[in-house]
Amino acid sequence: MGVIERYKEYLPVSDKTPVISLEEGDTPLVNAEPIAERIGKGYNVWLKYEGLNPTGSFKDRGMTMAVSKAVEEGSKAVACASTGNTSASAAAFSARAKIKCIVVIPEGAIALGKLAQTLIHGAKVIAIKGNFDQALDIVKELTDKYPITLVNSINPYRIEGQKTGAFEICDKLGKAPYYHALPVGNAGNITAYWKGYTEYKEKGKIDSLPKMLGFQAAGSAPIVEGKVIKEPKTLATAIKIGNPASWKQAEEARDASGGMIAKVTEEEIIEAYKILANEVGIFAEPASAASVAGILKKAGEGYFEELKPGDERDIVCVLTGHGLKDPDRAIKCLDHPPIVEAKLEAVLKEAGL
Ligand code: AN7
Repeated sequence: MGVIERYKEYLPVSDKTPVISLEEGDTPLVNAEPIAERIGKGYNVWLKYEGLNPTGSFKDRGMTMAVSKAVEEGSKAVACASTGNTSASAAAFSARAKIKCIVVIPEGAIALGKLAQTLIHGAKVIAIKGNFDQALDIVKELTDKYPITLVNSINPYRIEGQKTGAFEICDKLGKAPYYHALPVGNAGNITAYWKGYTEYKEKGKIDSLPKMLGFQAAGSAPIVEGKVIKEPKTLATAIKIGNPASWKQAEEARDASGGMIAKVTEEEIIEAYKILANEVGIFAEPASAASVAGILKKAGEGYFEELKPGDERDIVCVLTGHGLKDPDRAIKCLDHPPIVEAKLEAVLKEAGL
């Protein structure tokens, strides 16, 4: 069962909505001792592993809604700008809905796996000599002028679908976490999670709301810097965004929850990326590791207060995309395997046995 069917009472759908689903959502909330140990002070750390969605990222939650509503409204085509995951998801759901999908991407800035997905699902992919923010401007104009539905997260149905991530976390924990950490790019997801938590509280499903902790890459941190970044830079290409569409909503989520939006360096992202893979056993893409990098950094700065013995607090980090999306990055930050003679002795020697 996909997220529309599971949470339809919380979503703007009716019996007439044609549900285009790939059985997205219901992703694991994995306990992460190695991260919790580094935080210390009695905190539990959970990882919402969104890389296990059908196209390997959280975007599927929003895309099932956006594409279902587009089809309900009679649309024959959708379009998006993307740093990669939105386009992979839009392409897959459009294929399933048998509608056209147009994708505008920044040239040379999309991880290989995401590009492969978008192409194999049959989207019309156009690369521009520019960045994500310019691609988004073009797609906004395109969808204003032609009968094509925009499926970036400024489409409100995207946010509606993505808020189901918050519902799942609360359903699993039996309450909201104390802190909710996630990477921030275009700021749709922080907006969506905050909406989800807020609605669950209004409906009496939870008593308290989490503090929202958003993390941007240091070279692409417009919200932290308080200004548009004309040429955003980061190896975490998913969040290489200089002018987030949901900027205001992200600030509202931060302020209303008593949380923060801060930045993490490339080194901190890679360190968290390796800890996740090496010690937790989860391969998440670099942008996802920014959430873990963020809480580790804040722990180092003494942000998390010491809890009284017996007290417990939950920190949830969203791992937004699968590590296999960006195989080049994993290979680049590790030593290449040695090549030896095809003999047992040579392998034993290299293995240190
Ligand atoms: C893995 O695909 O913007 O703050 O065009 O792929 O909601 O934008 C991707 C964003 C975090 C940031 N982690 O989420 C796109 C795109 C991963 C992502 C984000 C993205 P938002």
